[in-house]
Amino acid sequence: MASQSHELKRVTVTGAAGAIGYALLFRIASGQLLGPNTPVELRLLELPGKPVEALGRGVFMELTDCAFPLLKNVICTSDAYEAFDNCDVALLVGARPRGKGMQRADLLRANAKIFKEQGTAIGRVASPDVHVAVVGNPANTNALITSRFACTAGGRADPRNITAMTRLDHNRGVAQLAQCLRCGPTSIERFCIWGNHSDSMVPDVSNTVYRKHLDDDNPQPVAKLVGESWIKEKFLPVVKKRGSAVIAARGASSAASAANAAIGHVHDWALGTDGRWTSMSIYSEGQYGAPYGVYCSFPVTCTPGFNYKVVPGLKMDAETESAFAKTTAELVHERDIAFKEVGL
Ligand code: NAX
Repeated sequence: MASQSHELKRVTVTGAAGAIGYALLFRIASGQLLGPNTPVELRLLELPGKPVEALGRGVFMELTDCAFPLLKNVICTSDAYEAFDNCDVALLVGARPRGKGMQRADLLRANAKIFKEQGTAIGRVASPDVHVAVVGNPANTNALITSRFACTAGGRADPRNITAMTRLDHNRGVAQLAQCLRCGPTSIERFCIWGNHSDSMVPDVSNTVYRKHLDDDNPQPVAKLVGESWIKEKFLPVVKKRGSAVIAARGASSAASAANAAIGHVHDWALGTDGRWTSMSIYSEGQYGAPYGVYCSFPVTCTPGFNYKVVPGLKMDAETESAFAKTTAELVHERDIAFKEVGL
């Protein structure tokens, strides 16, 4: 069983009055993020004016009314320095949304400014051991900007403790495979997402196995069971386009599943994956030929205490290798646009 701290942890959530924030806060306060023995203080950051007022009144009232035993304090603020002061864990959810007619490059530029400011605040006032998960899009490049300002020029954070979320894409892939094979999601192992959280992401089933039950020592390769054509024609388009499909179906974005993925991302990073693979965008140190220093999704295993390790020694087939080269080239392109915007 993973060890859990009994010490109070300060957890900062940005964009806390938004849709994902609303689906996230109550789960953090109930102990689902850091385990049932870890008391938490919530630091909620929102834009000034109506957003922070709604948070400070409505959401604060509801958090109070839950009487969560682990929730020791809630601070609602529009001051990044107050929100990140001494914080141990930060979920950066708030971001500038894509407006009508806005290109991805415009989105990158608008968000680079936000994450420069928040990264700077994190580097100056957060715990030097802070662990950060970036959810707000474009998540990988926002993580990179956060990292550059939180970890250099006096910033005290460690770039390896800053991550971006590809867990929703990962969960979507596992769920599709489990549905196709009519099994539970825990029967699917060694699936992963490589690269960027964008259309260029690379969902990879080439190492994925189906294990009937935990003690099944004869796992079957999933690709053989589901068939190549199903993977190409159904699986890949569904996983990559799932966000738009949810918006079309419910008239709103996938906030609950995104919040669930954020909980899973931080929970598993903090408490471990028991040898199972998950997908996380982490600081690239050149693994699998990825460009150094960008935030790239890899298959990882985690051990308690916020440790992750990229799964070593995997062989990519030619198609995956070429797709990986494209998605990492996109990360470099995004980096260049965002760096220019913030004077790097
Ligand atoms: P909402 O628009 O409902 O909420 C965003 C909130 O952030 C708003 O309340 C806004 O006031 C606040 N905000 C904006 N700028 C801020 C700033 N500088 N400081 C503090 N707060 C700020 O969006 P929501 O549905 O909650 O989505 C949030 C972000 O998650 C978006 O960028 C979205 O694209 C991204 N997603 C990322 C996913 C991933 O897999 N990485 C999946 C889900 C989601 O699409």
